[in-house]
Amino acid sequence: MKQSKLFIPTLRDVPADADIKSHQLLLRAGFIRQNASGVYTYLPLARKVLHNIETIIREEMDAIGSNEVLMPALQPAELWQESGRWYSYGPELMRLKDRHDRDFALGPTHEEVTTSLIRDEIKSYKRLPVSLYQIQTKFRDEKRPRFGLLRGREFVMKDAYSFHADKESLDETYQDMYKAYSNIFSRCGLDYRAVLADSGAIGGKDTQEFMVLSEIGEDTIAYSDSSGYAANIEMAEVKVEGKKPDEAEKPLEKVSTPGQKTIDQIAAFLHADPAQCLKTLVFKADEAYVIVLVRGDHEVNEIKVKHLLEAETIEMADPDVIKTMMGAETGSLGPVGAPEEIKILADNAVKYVVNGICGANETDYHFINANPGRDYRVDVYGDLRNIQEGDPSPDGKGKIRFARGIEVGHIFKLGTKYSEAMHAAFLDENGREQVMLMGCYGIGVSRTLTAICEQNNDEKGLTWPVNIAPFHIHLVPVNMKDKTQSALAGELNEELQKNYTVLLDDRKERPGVKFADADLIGLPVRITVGKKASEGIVEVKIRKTGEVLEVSRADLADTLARIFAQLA
Ligand code: 9G3
Repeated sequence: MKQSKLFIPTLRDVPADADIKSHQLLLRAGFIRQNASGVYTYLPLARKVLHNIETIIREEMDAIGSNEVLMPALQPAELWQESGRWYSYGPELMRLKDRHDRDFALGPTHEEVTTSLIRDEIKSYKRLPVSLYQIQTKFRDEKRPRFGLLRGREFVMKDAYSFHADKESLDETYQDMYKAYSNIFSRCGLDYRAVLADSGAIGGKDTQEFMVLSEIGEDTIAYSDSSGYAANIEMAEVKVEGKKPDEAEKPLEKVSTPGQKTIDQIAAFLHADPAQCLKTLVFKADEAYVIVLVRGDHEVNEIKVKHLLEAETIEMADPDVIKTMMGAETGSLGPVGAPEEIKILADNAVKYVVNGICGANETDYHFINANPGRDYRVDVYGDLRNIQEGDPSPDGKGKIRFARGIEVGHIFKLGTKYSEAMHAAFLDENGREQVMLMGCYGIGVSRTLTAICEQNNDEKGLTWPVNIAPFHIHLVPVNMKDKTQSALAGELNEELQKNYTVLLDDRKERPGVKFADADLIGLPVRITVGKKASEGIVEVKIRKTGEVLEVSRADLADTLARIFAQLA
């Protein structure tokens, strides 16, 4: 391909509003341009990378017998009303009306569409299991789109759905998907981990996320330093056996703590340890308010609170609701004397806080020597805090360490959440009607592209893995006006096309510009045709390592074969 014909608008400077490396580089190297917040155009080089990722995905999905389909982005509201999600999702679900004033959703995912398709077509266990997948644009009106393609409002997803007569069949497909995902992310050259995850609003319990390790990842992974245990912090269990200190309970006492709000301020002011303090938080779970207590040195885990309450939604209570309900603002809240009608949950560690410190539900006052049972009630104890680095790993092997990750894949055993709601049933071998079991499996394709950039770049630009790169070789004649150089470059371009994809930089640009653009775009191998063209010698540079070789034309084919074998 001739670079003079390709639309690659590279930029010299770092764009202002791009604050992660991959976003900066994809803009500077002329891969993407923003149309609106969270909405992008994929320019020719990015389109080629997306195509390469999609090809790997198709090969692995087809290999496990999943059928590729293409479902509509325009989804009738009736389907979402049947599943109930038309009412439970908020502004994130993009809705529109057609010319007849009928309601539609722009598809953020396709559980409803696939379930309605399968329930109309499959009635007998003989036709199960069936697995469908698509690679398609999704729409989610994110509150804060950011980091370029990492969190967009329109993005490319591979989403697959499987339907089963029994659990064994679902387990089998789930395992097939797990292996296929492992192959896909390995072939994309990614350093990733599969972690236990929370199934979120869509239900089901067994679920794993595929996380690309990256400092800018939005998720925290808790992993064991001595075993394969790894989980999203949202669901990592805390298995710490607390013990009651042998300290005698002292009389409850109200003390003045003017202006002291945070745990650290209060602990310092009262010369106590944060672990001696109680954090009192008020949540709204579905329509009910609850008080949640965790130890001062711990963080509450909202997902665990939601699961303990079996609530659909959970959020922090509004400050004015808290003020009305508790008689004070956050920073002065406590369980002592809390309104009787409010359920009080506490993390297991609170059980062992003897003579604790908590807000007095009166601004600028706290209690000391507050003891559970004597001074305040706890309706339910549970695992309600985030696991911390150094905690024992839930599998009993080693200690927990943290890493940050970008979620690029998520596989779920859905169960009957959608098939029940939408009556996707079949007659089993005894002629009895059963509800189908479902699995669903997603890969963020455009997010995978950006995760690959995050893990493959250096100070000069992108450094694409071979399987993904828009082209294998950047063929750069230093001076197109030099007959020998342009002739040799032309011949090599012909020859190399047999085994590689080649981008020929035939532009009439200064060598410095060509080399800077080549480093920025980041193709795996650059072949420079320069002064030594007359001796039939070219320069081969491996982008990832910076290694440069002078190679005769006669040795070029073998040298390239060796290099690409090493890079694969
Ligand atoms: C919505 C909106 C946003 C959403 C969803 C629904 C995430 C939603 C979860 C999934 C689960 C799986 C199939 C492929 C793999 C992931 N954000 N999820 O269901 F209406 Cl606005 O999408 N779906």
